[in-house]
Amino acid sequence: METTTFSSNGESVPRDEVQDLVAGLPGEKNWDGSPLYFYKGVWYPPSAIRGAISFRQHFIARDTDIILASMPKSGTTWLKALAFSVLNRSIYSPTESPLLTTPPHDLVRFFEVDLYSKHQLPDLEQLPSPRIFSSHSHYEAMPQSIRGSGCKIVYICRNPLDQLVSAFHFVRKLKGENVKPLSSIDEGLDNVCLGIRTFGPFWDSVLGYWKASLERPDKVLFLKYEDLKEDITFNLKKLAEFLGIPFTEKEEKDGVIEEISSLCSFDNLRNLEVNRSGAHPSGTPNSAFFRKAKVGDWCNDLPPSMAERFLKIVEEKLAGSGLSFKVTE
Ligand code: PAP
Repeated sequence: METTTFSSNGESVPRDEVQDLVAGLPGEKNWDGSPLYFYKGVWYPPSAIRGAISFRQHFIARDTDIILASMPKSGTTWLKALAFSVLNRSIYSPTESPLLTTPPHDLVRFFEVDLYSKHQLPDLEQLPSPRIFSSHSHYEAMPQSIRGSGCKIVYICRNPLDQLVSAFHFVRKLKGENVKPLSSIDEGLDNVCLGIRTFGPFWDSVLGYWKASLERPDKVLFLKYEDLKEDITFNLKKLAEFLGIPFTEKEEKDGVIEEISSLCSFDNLRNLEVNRSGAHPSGTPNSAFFRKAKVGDWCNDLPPSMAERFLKIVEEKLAGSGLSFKVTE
């Protein structure tokens, strides 16, 4: 018996379509041995592949939507807190912010590992505008309805060495100490160097959004984790302007920018009870999203020869793009 369901754009879709699609996708192994699926140019982990397919097939963007995009471990949690605070500053003062009682990932929800992984067709129509979501998919893998609409995308990237090391610690936190140290993942590093990583290739993710930000600067904002660490005030102003709600002179005088940056700072968020306990709906402990937050911490886990090899490949891939990264403090 064929079972059908209906997508939010009205098309009827066989119910097991996603499962069939996943079964036919090219597969590979991540550096830790876990499986990855290649879909629309992105290596998805099992927790995201179904959601990624449904998201791409069914999401209907509104011109007022805001999408926060990133490779994992690039500052997503931080960006969610900052963007939510900027957007809702007329509703909540920093002392009443929902961030004090709700993890950033529950306030700005992921398409792939949350909304579309729980339900093939989540009801997002009920949400008031402006809606704010997040995604780890590449620009080219986004639904056409996002790329072709007036919605705004804020992408955050991080230098590839800290991003890799942060991902390693995240996996270790989830799987336990028996995950092999990064220095011993010889075969895994071959795949890392081929871009076969969770939501990789790294260079395709960053280049897609980088080029889009140059072509459509009013619709795509490209931020770097290291720049935010260096000057959060400047970057918060940039974010607010991009979102069409610049800080007023009065807000600046009243210290609103400083209040938001303090509320969203690593130390403040990490120490909140809500982020020290409990878990994300995907099962990940909330505390796993907070570790050291340092630029250049990669040198504690990546031997120089491995770092050099990986960095050289990234630099070759980014050559001519004008995009570069700061890898030390
Ligand atoms: P995600 O993509 O799985 O949501 P994401 O938030 O992008 O993860 O990355 C987590 C990193 O951001 C961690 O880096 P580390 O492993 O090098 O320490 C985490 O510590 C850091 N981080 C989390 N919150 C903040 C924050 N408020 N300010 C700065 N860095 C942060």
